[in-house]
Amino acid sequence: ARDPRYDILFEPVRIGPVTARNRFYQVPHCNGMGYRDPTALAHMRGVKAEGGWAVVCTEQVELHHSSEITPFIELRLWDDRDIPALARMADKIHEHGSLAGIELAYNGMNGPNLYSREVPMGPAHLPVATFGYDPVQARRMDLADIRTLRKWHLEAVLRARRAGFDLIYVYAAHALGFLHHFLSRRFNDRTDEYGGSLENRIRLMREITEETKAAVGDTCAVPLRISVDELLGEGGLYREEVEDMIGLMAELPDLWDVTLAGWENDSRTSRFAEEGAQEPFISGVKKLTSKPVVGVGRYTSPDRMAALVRKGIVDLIGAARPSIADPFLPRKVEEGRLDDIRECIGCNICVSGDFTSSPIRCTQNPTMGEEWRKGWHPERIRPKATDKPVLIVGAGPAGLEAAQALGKRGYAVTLAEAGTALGGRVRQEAGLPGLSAWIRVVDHRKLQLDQLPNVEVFFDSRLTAEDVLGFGFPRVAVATGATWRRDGVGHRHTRPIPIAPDAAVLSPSDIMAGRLPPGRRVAVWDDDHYYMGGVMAELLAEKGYETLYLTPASEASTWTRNTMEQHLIQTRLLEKDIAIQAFRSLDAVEAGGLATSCVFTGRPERLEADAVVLVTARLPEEQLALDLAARRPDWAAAGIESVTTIGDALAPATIAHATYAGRRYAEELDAEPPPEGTLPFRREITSLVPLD
Ligand code: FMN
Repeated sequence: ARDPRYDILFEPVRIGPVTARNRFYQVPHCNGMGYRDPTALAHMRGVKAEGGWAVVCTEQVELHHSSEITPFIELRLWDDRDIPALARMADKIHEHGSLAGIELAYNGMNGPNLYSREVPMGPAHLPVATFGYDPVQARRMDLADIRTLRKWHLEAVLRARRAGFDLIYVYAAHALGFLHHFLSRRFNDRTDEYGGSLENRIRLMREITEETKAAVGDTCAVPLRISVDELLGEGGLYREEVEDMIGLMAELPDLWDVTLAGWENDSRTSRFAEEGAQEPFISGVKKLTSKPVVGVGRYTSPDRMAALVRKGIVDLIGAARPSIADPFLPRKVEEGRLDDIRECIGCNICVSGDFTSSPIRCTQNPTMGEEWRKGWHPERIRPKATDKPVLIVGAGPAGLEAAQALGKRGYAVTLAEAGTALGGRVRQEAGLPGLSAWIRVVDHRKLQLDQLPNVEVFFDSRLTAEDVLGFGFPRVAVATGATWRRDGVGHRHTRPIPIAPDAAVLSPSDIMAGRLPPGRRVAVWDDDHYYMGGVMAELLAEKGYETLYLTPASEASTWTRNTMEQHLIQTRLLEKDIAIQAFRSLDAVEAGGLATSCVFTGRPERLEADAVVLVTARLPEEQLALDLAARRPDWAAAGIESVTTIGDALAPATIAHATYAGRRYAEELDAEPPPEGTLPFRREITSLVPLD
């Protein structure tokens, strides 16, 4: 039952003409599915509603074809033909008694219009400000353009209402749309009635809000999403200025949804921001308005949430990532099952779906994005189909997820771990600078295993093929993880590089095991390009080494652009006096130094270093899997039916891949394989229009 401390979170909140049944509010978030996978998306939102979020919003929805953000895959409301896809989502949300919100977006000078090939528009003649450096400019809107755009917005509002949405947003946040661009002096240099003074810069936002309100009357609520600070000082929107703007139209929208801009400041990873990091910025808003306020801050703690409401900082707890990691977070608070909450680790792998135009994924919640594609559910999994017990070897993220999911199916599971603790790579990595929140991957699964008497865990249990054959479990999953290589093989070098016998070469596995490089000057060669190279450099600099970071890429940890961390990582490395050398190839490790070359010209340069940490690639710990495969003829006699290698032990990848692999093993055990020639997931096919 619910702890009375959290009663406050379950009070209904009036938002204009509609009422949220509690204070849990899933703010807009994209998902890489959008117009390509509308049914998968509708189901994903439906599961959030089922999990108790009183308001479930779309991602930003392109309101007109003249402002689309290809290659990002968002929803579209370009014309009436887009209504059914959106209606399907609103219906799914309503099925579970929640309110459906839609965020209408006109990206303006934020999108190069690669698909529609229309000329982007904004307040000024300026280069398109997407996440890259598109060689496209937006043209300055004249007053007729502004009138036309208001008409388009209104048409989209009416379509959204027809699709069945209860909340229709005015989106002025994140520097991602035309309204923000008009608000900010950074983009708006106009001298007409839409530029200059505060009143003029908010004019369009006011007009759009008034027109939206008038169009929906008392059928829908109109929230306004605005960023209270761009973290650029007075060069961008800043808190005092935005508070004045809010003050000027305080009672106009039905709800204020307040965030930071840009998006990368709003959705900061746990490496760079704590839970509740936005509180200092948003805490002044409520005293400016009598309308409800929603704020975000990667909130996973119900105590923190209840305190936020009690302190009068917000009325509704906004969440994107916590609702991705645990679509059932509100229900779990309501039912007093706090130990079951799957807390977001703040890794932003969810964001990478967007940046790579692929369906959303989550490290903590491997069912995210698979609700319809695979029929997976974050809280339900079908009961076991046989009584055959399962042995899982390795308690890293893949093994742990497989064990808890199979345990919930009712199988007798034996989890054998070579070490003395659960977690594998996650336990090690969570000890590195900035990654402590990642231990939640382990903690959550441990709490689940504690509730499953049918799962037994053995530590110090380094099994050989002989042991496994001796046990005779009918099903065996090998989840033995991977180890960082020490031979230089990675993206650039597909064969080992020359390494002098007396050279000091370490890998991240060595560092995580507590070994430190000899000497004072250490180089980190990052040919992995995700977080590990940057984290290694950070750790070594903190330990007092003179640290050199080498990468063949143009920048540190370049793949973290997809988690919106790259600029923060590069800044942190530079602030720690780590020398960064980009476009550099490490070709050989010599005694006391490195043979390097420029990746373009090949011009060689020897660099002095007492030791090098090679962050390149990993090798699966596959000996057990190979030995078992070699003993295949003996399986039947031992009672073994299947041996399946999962996660990093099969092919090293992200932790999200590992939990997904564990889940997949558990979901597919004793399931009918898809008929020959069919795909292992559902997909939506575009229907062909008749040929003229
Ligand atoms: N905010 C928007 O206003 N529109 C979006 O389309 C949008 N897409 C997002 C996609 C992802 C994957 C994430 C994680 C966030 C997105 N956001 C978007 C920002 C969130 O609404 C939210 O403000 C931010 O993530 C901070 O909240 P959180 O800490 O609860 O995640």
